[in-house]
Amino acid sequence: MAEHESLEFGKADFVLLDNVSMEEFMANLKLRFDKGRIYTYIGEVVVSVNPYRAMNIYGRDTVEQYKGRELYERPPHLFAIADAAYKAMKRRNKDTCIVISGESGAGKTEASKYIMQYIAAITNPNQRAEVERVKNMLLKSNCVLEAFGNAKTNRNDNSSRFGKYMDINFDFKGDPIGGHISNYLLEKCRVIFQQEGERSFHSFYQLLRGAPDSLIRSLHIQKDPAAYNYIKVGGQIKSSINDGADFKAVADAMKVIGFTGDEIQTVYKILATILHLGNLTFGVDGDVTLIENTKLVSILRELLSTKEENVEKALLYRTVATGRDVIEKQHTVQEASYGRDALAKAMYERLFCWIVGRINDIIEVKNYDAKIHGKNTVIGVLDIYGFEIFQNNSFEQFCINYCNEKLQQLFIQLVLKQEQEEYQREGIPWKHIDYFNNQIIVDLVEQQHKGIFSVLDEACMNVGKVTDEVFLQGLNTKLAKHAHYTSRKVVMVGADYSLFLLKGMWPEGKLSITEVTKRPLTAATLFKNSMISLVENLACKEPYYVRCIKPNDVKSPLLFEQERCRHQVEYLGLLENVRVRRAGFAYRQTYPRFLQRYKMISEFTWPNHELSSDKEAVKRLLQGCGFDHDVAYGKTKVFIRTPRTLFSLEEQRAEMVQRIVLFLQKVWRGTI
Ligand code: AD9
Ligand code: MG
Repeated sequence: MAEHESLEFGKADFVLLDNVSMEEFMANLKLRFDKGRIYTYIGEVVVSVNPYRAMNIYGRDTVEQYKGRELYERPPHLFAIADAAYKAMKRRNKDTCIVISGESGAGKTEASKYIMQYIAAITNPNQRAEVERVKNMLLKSNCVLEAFGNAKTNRNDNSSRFGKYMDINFDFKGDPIGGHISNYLLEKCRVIFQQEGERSFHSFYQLLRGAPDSLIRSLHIQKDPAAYNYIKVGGQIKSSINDGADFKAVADAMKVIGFTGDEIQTVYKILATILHLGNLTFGVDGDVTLIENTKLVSILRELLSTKEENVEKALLYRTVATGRDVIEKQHTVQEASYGRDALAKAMYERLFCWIVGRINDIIEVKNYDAKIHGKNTVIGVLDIYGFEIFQNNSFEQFCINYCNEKLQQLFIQLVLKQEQEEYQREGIPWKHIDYFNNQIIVDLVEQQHKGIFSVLDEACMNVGKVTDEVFLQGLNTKLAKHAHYTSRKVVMVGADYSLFLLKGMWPEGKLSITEVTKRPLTAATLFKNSMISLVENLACKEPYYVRCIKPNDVKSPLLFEQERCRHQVEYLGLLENVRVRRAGFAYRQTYPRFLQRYKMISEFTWPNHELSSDKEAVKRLLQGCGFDHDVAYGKTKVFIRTPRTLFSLEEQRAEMVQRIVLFLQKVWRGTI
């Protein structure tokens, strides 16, 4: 029997709180965390607190407990949400999505992996080989993406430094037949710089600590991360990560996914190239800028399979388009260093995008089953980088936090919208609940002409002359009157005006320079556009939410820092979420399905009813139990206001089932 409400474990759904106050909410959250109950519902939303310890709740036996069950039948769990999303997709032919949010280190990525594992575990009962292959690839792709897109930060040893949205496609049988990954803005500045206590992307350390000696030699690298300027800040950091073992796991995963041997070698070459690039230094001879360590130039030439002068040209000159002419201009030492770093960042970003693209080529739905039967539904899983504030916040942090605001906005719209629409459809009156609407924050960032992104774009029009001052000046004039804009507090990096673009680097491994004739869209605009299309994509699916909370900043399994948690509950709008849920109805079910589950608790409905409709039968059943006051009858569904009523129905049902079983046993033994 599920423990929905007990003194020992608190309330399994916040909707059951006696009073919806912050104090009661926090007390319940803490009690459950202390008792190892890391999941709690708000209706169909799962609130999850990071346990910071291995929990024995994700195994095969737990999967079996949740498979095909309704949400309230078992204690709160991620699996129940995954199952709900899966059922909606399978039974009602709906595209669904699971949106996982919370700040950095709150447990989003872990949650997304458990959700994928659950879906993999409950599908393909017939063990079709092709489906097994697809499932294996979807799971393995995580390992590769984490190696290249995650890093140790001060907040999280395995922090996602990119946003990830993965669609899993299902065929008419409900089995996974493919997928597609969209990635959002990799934090590429981490390639060249990390704050104290942090590391660059795992991939670099994995290569240095895990590559066999022959590979180390052929790449001309040393095993010690401290030998490389770009990663040495974090090079000595001891963490829970085993880079050597991970190197092998990632190499195996790449092979399983279908990367060729040549491709994997090219990936290593690019990583090594970036490490070497970071050690290049520039000097001057008269008025000529030159590269000081010529040996490195030959290594780069070899790794990139290009001519030596190409490397030098790429690093020491930039190509400028003036009117109809294209001229080459020599860099100063400072410009050359800036260009080198820009090149390293661009190479890594391109490598990452290429890896994602390659995985997509392999996992995308091929023209069989689904296309033949014309039915192809999708479950999307969104795992983004969590909200974060550092001592110095770069452009990337700004984008990460904007992305989190955008998702909060979606949560607000959908939670309200869905409720409202359902009540309208079913002819049930609805009372509006007030929310803090963060639309104003989103507007501040993305509005046409006067949003922060627009001002940044304008500042970037002046290629080469962009300074933080130009940008700040723009902000101060345009946003002075905005309620949520505080002058001087926004400190941004200027535009990336690198003229280096790596083109056609894969698979041939050639480095080339493209002349810039047209002004490209700025990173800010690209990111804004990708966020807008992500939100559009999510909004047309049936959403399920996981709201992750980080209990403390020291990764302790024991510590529940009240203030820290309270703050998260506040900005995630969880209390308002409970209020909306309570004002509405906690549970809804179609009449036939409701009867199917509870008909044994009423003499009017067991074993079959003789009333004019299922709706009438449900009415009689609920009146008979004395729950009529807590219920509304819609056109096709019954709505139950409080979960308590539902839990009570569950208990009565369990009792009846037990009685029936005992009765049958007696009949069987011949004692009746
Ligand atoms: V970030 O925004 O990518 O920086 P996430 O993704 O929210 O962040 P992540 O899932 O990576 O956080 O969790 C951080 C760490 O917490 C993990 O590496 C685990 O050590 C720990 N964690 C999180 N969830 C669980 C869990 N369900 N069980 C055990 C967990 N440990
Ligand atoms: Mg993550």
